[in-house]
Amino acid sequence: MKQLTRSIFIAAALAVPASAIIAEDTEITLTADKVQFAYDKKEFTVKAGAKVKLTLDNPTGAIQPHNIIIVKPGKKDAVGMIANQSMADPNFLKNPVPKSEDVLFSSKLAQPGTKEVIEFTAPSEPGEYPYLCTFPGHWIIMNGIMKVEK
Ligand SMILES: [Cu+2]
Repeated sequence: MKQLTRSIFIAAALAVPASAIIAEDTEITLTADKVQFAYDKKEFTVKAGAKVKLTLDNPTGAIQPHNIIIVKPGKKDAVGMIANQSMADPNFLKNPVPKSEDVLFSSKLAQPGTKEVIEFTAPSEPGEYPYLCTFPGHWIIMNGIMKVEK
């Protein structure tokens, strides 16, 4: 506790922006449904600039592989359509991350009974950042919103 108090004091003394002080490590786990194309959370919230550790858990007994792709605000459909257009490409199906500058963060494909972990720094700009599974066809219903708050 002494250590923490001192850190806060030093940060204040150095005039570190408030956002740098409150940005805290965030751990989030999304579990895929075994049958439906769905994550168990339709939204989660992180602080702008926070370090985020995101785990995608595709449970044993699930019938489909899944991934998680976080995109720029308003770009869910654009990125999802690229995934659908690539569904005939066997290489794409091994790691279905659409090639698009709208993709901010992406996991590898989690086969049933496995987890994929990604670590990233949350955007500094508050907003609603969609996430989706880009295994072709899933994204239309397998998606959600990462809310970024100041
Ligand atoms: Cu999926």
